Amino acid sequence: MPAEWEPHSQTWMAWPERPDNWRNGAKPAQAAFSAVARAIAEFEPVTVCVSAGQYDNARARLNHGNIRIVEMSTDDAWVRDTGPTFVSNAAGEVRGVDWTFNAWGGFDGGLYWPWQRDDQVARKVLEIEGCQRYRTEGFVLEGGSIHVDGEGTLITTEECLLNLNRNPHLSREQIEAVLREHLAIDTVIWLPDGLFNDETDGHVDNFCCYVRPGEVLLAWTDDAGDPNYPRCQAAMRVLESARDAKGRPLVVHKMPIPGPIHATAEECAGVDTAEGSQPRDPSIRLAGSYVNFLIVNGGIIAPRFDDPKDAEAEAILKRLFPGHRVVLVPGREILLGGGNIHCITQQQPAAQQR
Ligand code: KQY
Repeated sequence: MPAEWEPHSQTWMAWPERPDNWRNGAKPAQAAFSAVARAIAEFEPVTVCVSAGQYDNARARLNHGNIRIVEMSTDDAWVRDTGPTFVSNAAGEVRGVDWTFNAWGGFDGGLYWPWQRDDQVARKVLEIEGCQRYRTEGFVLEGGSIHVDGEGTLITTEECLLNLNRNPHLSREQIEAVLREHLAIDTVIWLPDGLFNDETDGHVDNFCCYVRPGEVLLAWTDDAGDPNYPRCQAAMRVLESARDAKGRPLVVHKMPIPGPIHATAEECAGVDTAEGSQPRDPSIRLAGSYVNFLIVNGGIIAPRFDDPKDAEAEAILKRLFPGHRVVLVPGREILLGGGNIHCITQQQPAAQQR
């Protein structure tokens, strides 16, 4: 699995529309997704998967020469988790892993039902691209639950991958074996938890990511009263003692956590109620994180929250990615739906000899 900073041929997205996840008929979310797509399209091509019913609307809102639209049925719009994880071989051939998807936990804490259209997204994307596919039938995983350095190391969380609502029939060692086999990695670094209240059961992409081999960026708080405090401390302990696949210790950079951010009563009232869908309430702290950004060809597309920490987050990203142009895009609306920019995007590596 190439690292995210390696050259892309394009980025994939899917169009939001389900009213029990996105408020006000998903119109504010569609504006937010469009802004993300346009920001990425300044750096590389974007393909957006759109239902037949939303085709005209999406076409009109995504009027950018670098944005392609393909018609596709989905259950929601989190292509990081429903799309393929692209891999490449030494000759530069790009293929995709098609993980089984169960909506972040199936009938044990999953976020909606049915989810079979989302489970078909990876296959459809790979067929459109003419890429060979490795299906992991019965092995559940979402792309947002892993990050790699492209040199044999993978970071994940126990909270998610060892959760009994994903692969209860497999041990940690057996899960590692599947990851090694499909992603050609040698070392797995297990953080105990992800961010507090992350409805994905602690996806690592909302908490900690690689910025280059040997260096990670970790969401951080020094406030001992913040429920994220013990999570950050525990992750730091693991990262400080870890060695990557090349035997290197890790440099850990810290990224402040915005907020605490809560949805307003008005925002919650705009979300349809449906059996099995996530309840929305202003009392629930949202899992806002600046770590949930996407690396594109020459750019960083990161969320801003109109929070006092936005400027510091931007400065940190500029310092860590001096060769990239950092673009902050409004992230609140995407956060209201349960994730952020990394969760709604999936990079496709360029075919190049490695
Ligand atoms: O953050 C993600 N990777 C997905 C979040 C799904 C939220 C559904 N409400």
